[in-house]
Amino acid sequence: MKKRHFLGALAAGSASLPLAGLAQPAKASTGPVLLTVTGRISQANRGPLDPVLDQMMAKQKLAFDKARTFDFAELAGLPAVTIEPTLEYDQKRHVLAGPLLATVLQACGATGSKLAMRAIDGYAPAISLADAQRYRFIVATHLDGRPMPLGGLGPLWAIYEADKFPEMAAKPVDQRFALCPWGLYHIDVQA
Ligand SMILES: Nc1nc2c(c(=O)[nH]1)N[C@H]1C(S)=C(S)[C@@H](COP(=O)(O)O)O[C@H]1N2
Ligand SMILES: [Mo]
Repeated sequence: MKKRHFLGALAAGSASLPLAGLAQPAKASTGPVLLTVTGRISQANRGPLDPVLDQMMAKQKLAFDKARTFDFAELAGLPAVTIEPTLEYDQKRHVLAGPLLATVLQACGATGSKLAMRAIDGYAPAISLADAQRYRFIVATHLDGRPMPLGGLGPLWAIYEADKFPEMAAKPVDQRFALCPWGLYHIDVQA
């Protein structure tokens, strides 16, 4: 394809390579934002915390001068992976699907080594980027083929397949998911 046609296709929003989208300047989300990524990112698509409109984030003491946001369609549009961890709530294996956390961070142009995650109920575990990659954390959008409700475990759940890692599988199932916030809505990328 000639360069001018390629650029034209991008401008028309018809680029068909999913990964090509990662390098594009971030557009503002159009649907309700489910995830806001702040801190050390280069691909911002919104400005600073708004003390008037960002009430929950302000109450949870977030502060940022720019952020990358994702609505459900944006997350569902990233390449997805499927995992099948045994969950502690019923001790059964369930299918969870969504993009790798590393893929989401890549879309943000994240450069850092620590991730401070935050859930709607204020639960806020931190993990290293290295562990997020090693344990292949995903930002799950689907549980057993269905989106997850706010009020349940969703809409987003940062989770990994504990069963696959001997040091995790050795723990009782109710001790494997302390670093897995359900109701995830914010990630701060730190040095
Ligand atoms: N949003 C949120 N995610 C969470 C928690 C929580 O309190 N809130 N607890 C964590 C801990 S410590 C464990 S062991 C598991 C199960 O906790 P839960 O019973 O509170 O879901 O989820 C993890 N994820
Ligand atoms: Mo826990």
